[in-house]
Amino acid sequence: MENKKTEQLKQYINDNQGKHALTTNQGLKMAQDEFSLKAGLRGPTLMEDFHFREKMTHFDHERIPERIVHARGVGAHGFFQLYESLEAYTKADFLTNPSKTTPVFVRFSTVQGSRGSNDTVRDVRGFATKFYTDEGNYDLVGNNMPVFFIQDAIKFPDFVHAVKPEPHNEIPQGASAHDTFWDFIAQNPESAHMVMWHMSDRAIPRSYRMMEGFGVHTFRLINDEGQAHFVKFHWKPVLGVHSLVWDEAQKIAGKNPDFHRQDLYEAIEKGDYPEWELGLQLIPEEKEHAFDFDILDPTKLWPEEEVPVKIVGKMTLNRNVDNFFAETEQAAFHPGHVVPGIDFSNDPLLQGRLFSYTDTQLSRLGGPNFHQIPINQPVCPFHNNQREGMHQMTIHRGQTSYHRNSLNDNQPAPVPAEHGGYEHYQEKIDGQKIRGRSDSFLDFYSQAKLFFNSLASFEQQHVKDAFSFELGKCKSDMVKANAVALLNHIDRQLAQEVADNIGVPLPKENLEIQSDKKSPALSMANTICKPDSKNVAIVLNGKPNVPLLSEWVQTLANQRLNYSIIDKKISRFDDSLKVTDTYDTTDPCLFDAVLVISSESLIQTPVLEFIETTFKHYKPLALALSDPHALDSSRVKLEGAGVFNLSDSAIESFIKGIAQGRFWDR
Ligand code: HDE
Repeated sequence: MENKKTEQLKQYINDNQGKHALTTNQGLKMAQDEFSLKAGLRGPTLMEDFHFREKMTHFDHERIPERIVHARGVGAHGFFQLYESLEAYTKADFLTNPSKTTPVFVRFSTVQGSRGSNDTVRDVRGFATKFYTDEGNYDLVGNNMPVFFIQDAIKFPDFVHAVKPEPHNEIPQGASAHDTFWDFIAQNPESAHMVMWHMSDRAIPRSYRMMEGFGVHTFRLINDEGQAHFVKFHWKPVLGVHSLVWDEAQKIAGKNPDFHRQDLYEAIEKGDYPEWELGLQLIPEEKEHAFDFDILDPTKLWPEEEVPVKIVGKMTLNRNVDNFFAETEQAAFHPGHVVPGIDFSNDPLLQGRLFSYTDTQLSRLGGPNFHQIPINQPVCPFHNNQREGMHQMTIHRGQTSYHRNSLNDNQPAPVPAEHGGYEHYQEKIDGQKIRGRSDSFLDFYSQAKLFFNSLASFEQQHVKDAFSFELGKCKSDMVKANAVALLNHIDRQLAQEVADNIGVPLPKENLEIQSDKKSPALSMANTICKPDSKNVAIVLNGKPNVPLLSEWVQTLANQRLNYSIIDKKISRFDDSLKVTDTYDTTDPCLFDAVLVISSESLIQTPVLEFIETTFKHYKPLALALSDPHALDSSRVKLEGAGVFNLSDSAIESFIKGIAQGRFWDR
């Protein structure tokens, strides 16, 4: 697990484990830490109590501003391994040298909510990766959706103001189901494509381990000969792409607000290391204009059937942070952190991002030296003439801090490109200085339609339900009607159903864009399904047959499934077989599958809730009931899709069901 980054971080670890004297920050051992220094036992506290002042002052300043967006997140360490050299496309060392393992730090996040908000809200997820390469840090600061709401960075403050809690009452937290968000969407129709993703199941991932990542923008790769390719970056999760259902997501928000954070942490602690393959879509420069969309427009994806994704390597996350604040909270990502062989395109959204990220760190991390915070330091040497500033941690030795100099032999010196110095790609630009949008960015609806066409019917239904929910929560009829008018450009039937559900008129004229084009890669129905590391609840109703329970538990464990045994009270059958949760301490929403073992005719109410909720959320349900009529009055039927009657089928069939995940035809 050791690598250059872990070695570097070790120098900064301060471990309170073991015997240590309690000291002040000046290293002074203190004889007392519980009482302040007073004038008499019942008298006032004295000014000279430096220990009290130091402790309280530090505490008073423990908080830093949260990120303006992506405030809630979780991070982990890992590594990236390249499969084969990409020297035909790029000269980046970490993409051309398959014998190298590059340390990474990844932070996943939601966008809208504040640091203390819930994990399972309907939102875009951030997927930011810092590669600590030997040529400096490369940050791939992406999302779990391949497009964005706006085309030009100058609209970002407006967009964020609209989606964040409304300014007069700071409601709602962690949700886009409110008037200002939908007002913005309807008034900025370039958001049509992204809002379809946002209303799809992609916005409620089952786990960070089970979502795709996208660099969104078009970037450039440049090889040793100076040839350029346009590129889009993809992360493909080895476990496949999976989501929650909306009712489940909302309930989890109450039952376990840390659902995703905990899932990631526990998977890594158990050794179920999350993995993603890195994929590249490549377009040679001369094909820039060969598509029916503008490749600089961040509201457009490159259909994988037209531009295949080349799988080039794998990222594995294998270490949790030692300290959340020091590492995850202080991590500073920036899409402008590039290495030789990777450059930008003129995507106007990307161009604006290149300014914003350093700017925001200045106030969030308190000055210009945040690159010296251990998590942000490159693992290669870094030298320049930048000096001083708040929180300077480096002792820069020497007389000179300027370039060019003769006193220090003009060191540190720039490095020519052929020896690894970064050189910007020499793109020829010819244009008028102008504030405007290219006409090639004006097709707002084709890909919104492409996305909707590509979904399976259950996914389309979820999109309709999501629009109806979100717009149903809006108060202004005008906003609702405007949003329906936007949908009327994408799909008449969708607009019709949503209008009906939220009680606003459908526009008279049908403006639906006509296309039946599909991209199967966009549907989650076509993803990989595996049982690995899913969570199974074993719910007991009465005393179980312990040897059989032991056997089943062993079979589940052999399949790398996690299980919890749940009963009325915590207890243990033997050293390895324990009831770890009660009906009260956990909830059916928190599991991927449920197995109910009942030795009684009467199913207790909380157990019935486990059965019915699991059934309602389309999840696999196994029943081992001593009385085959115990569920006669419930809507759950023993022979329903994804319901496994363990009296006549083996537990292996249930495990296959767990791999499948959901039974939409229930
Ligand atoms: Fe960001 N974004 N963003 N963004 N973004 C931030 O930087 C910004 C955009 C993304 O885990 C901020 O350090 C602008 C697209 C992630 O620390 C800020 C624009 C994509 C994260 C900022 C965008 C992203 C951020 C807030 C439009 C996907 C979290 C705190 C021009 C490709 C990184 C911070 C982390 C964070 C600005 C749009 C991804 C304010 C101006 C598109 C994953 O600088």
